Amino acid sequence: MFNDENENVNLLSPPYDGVNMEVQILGSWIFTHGDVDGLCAGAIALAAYPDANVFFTHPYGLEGDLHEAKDADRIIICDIALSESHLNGLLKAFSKIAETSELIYIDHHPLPEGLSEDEIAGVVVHSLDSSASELTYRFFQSRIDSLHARTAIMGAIGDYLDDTPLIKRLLERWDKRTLYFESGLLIQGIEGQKRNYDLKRSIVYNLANKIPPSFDRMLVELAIQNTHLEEIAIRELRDRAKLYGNVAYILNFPFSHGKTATYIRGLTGAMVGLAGEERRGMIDMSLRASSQKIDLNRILRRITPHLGGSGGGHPMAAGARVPKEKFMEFLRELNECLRGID
Ligand SMILES: [Mn+2]
Repeated sequence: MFNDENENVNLLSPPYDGVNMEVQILGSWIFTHGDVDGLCAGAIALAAYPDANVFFTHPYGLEGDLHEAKDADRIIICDIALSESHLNGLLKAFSKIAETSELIYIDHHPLPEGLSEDEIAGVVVHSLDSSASELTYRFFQSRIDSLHARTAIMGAIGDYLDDTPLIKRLLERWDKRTLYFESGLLIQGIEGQKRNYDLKRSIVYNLANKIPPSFDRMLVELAIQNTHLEEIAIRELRDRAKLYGNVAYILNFPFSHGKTATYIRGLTGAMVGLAGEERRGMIDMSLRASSQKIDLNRILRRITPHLGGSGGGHPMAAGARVPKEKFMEFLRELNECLRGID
């Protein structure tokens, strides 16, 4: 239900900024996530349908956004988890759209518990093992230039999913050092640019046109600035991370939650790193695990609801929110679930 980057949770996207709905409503629409995997998946879909409109959304905004696009001829959704809390509405919206339009749903987040792929209307491309970019590349491969193998690789790196059989095979045809440089620019460049949809849309158009990130001077500049901020954050985090059992955590540290969680896990050697912030009485957080033996998605889905919160995501990278006064209890239960895993 949560995307990897938990900061999207409260994001109310204005997805139709500057677009005249009256004239844009027909044709193909691409809805994608604003992280690197989402940008690359969206770019591959755009390469397959170059006239498509591209919009950025997130699990909590998808239902409303689909309503706006209900008259489109074709809707392609990439890298957006199906939110448990919106599931009924989403499934209905999917069915309604699939009656009159082509609907393609491409994603790699775990499906809500109890839901199987064939209960989702439209064409469903779903796998937990690959990035959305890889899945989108595989699906549209016959329609796009083979250079887009590179776009798929960059998206996969963005989601730490570059060790899959296909991505490894594709990487052999490139110099991987150059591709890691390009994807590094993309990853570092969009850091902190959550709602900068103009920047993100231009990145998607460039990628769809096979223009690598290094050709965008503004992106390069942002990447360098963010990397310097990250270096300052790393130095501060060494002294500020707290340990509770096997969990390293920090609250209200003004830096990317995902990266902060990764760093405090690494700096302390803890099994799980957690970075969160207080927002309207809740603690919103990102968590990162150190081992494939830990399934954060399963653990968080199990322990958060009875604390009055919610949580989930990928096995090693997930998000959660719990009421502020339940946070220590949450840490206790999380540790309980980590017991016995080495
Ligand atoms: Mn993804």
